[in-house]
Amino acid sequence: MHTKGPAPQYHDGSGLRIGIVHARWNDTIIEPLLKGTKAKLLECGVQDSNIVVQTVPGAWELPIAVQRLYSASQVQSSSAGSGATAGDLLGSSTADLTSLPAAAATATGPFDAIVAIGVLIKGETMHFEYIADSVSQGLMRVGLDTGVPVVFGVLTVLSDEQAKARAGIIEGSHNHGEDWGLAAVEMGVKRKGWA
Ligand code: DLZ
Repeated sequence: MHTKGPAPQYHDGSGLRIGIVHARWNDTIIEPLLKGTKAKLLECGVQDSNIVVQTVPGAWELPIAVQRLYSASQVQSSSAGSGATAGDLLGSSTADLTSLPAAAATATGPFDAIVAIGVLIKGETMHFEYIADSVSQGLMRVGLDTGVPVVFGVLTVLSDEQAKARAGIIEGSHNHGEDWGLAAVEMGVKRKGWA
């Protein structure tokens, strides 16, 4: 029985392109969350080739990476056939297609949803508070500014134990990445309907 979180809904994701940007801090927790997210995307019918994964150093970098990933995929798709080549995720934001991100260079269209994954574990200083607050506000802003659903896959926890319990690592615990995958498909499908 699913006791926490939304009752799962399965939508047809076969026509969707989904981006995932994850931080590399706390990678032992990130890894199962990423796996859980991808597993649900695939289960909903999203093609593996339509799932683009990029990484950033820490959660702080998630908002700008999500914003650039989405914008670059839009620019590229509106310039289809222009012969764009790969570059860095956070490469130039100009119309110079040779420096567009690798993800966008292979784009067949803009992303329908982007999942931002990070794990913030409270330490002894105020870092946690500043980063958690800014990242959540930043990700919300990117979603509202661009109109692309940004799934909030950021754990803000007080201990390693709490993080493990939300990544499905502890026996019997639920992997929140699965919820994020389902949310991305549901929101991607709904967004198409709202467009
Ligand atoms: C600096 C920092 C700290 C203290 N903790 C975390 C964390 O728990 N999770 C995370 O994703 N990133 C952390 N970072 C790194 C910042 O997010 C960021 O990458 C750096 O401050 C560089 O801008």
